[in-house]
Amino acid sequence: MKRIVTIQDVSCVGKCSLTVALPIISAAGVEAGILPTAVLSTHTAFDKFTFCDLTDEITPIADTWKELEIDFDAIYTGYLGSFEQLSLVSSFMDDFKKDDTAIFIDPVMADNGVLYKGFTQEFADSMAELCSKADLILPNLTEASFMLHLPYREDYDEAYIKEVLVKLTDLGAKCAAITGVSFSDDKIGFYLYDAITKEFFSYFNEKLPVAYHGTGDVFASSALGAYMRGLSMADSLILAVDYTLESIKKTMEDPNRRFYGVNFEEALPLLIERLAK
Ligand code: PXL
Repeated sequence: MKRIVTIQDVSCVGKCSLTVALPIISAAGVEAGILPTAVLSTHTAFDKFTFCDLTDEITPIADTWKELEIDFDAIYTGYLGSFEQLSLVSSFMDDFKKDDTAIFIDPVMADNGVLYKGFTQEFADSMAELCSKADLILPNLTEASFMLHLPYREDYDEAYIKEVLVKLTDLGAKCAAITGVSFSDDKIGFYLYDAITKEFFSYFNEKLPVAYHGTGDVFASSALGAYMRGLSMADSLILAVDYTLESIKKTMEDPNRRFYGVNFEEALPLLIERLAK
């Protein structure tokens, strides 16, 4: 069984970051180690939340793993909260990357043209530097725009997305996939560029007239789980689109749905069944 480590916060309630990554990666049949960067009562889209920074724990935990010769088949980062954390995570990648370790970076910091609370352009610049270490980066178009200093565009075409993807891989990542790409009212998916083979690949499925928090974390976690189970990069991202869509459908069907995240738990059968094939 493959073992990964995911580095992001624990939002105790909120259906995001580690409370999403752990169950999804486990359900995919992959052992999930965690390196929690902070503990929050909820994610930051709530009106109030506590925040306990765990930056000081990163080095002692990593050093102890090193001594115990614990290693990982993949390193997957999500929400990171400070420049110091970016720098420690960068060193962690240098220390733990073996020839076949996959590095997935989801540069969580913005959506719909705006940065999340607490993030700045300077942080996006540092995140862009970290992205040079990745096998795959998974920004949405807002995050890509901030990292590349491009104006955020709601109207775009395929040529523009391809141009942005090439610029993203120029940051140093082997592959980049822009998530939440939509060229029509009824379809949404991803656009992938592999800078090694110079190939583009895209996939779209149904676009529903809703927007829920946490879908990016569901997408990245399921993509990593699938990739660790041996699917190609493109097939892993296809499964992530279909699983995220199923999670959104389950949320829409639930009259008691939470405002803060999606019912990814009820969509797990789709992920498990597709991985069993
Ligand atoms: O879903 C991304 C995410 C993760 N962690 C925290 C967040 C967010 C998005 O807002 O606030 C703490």
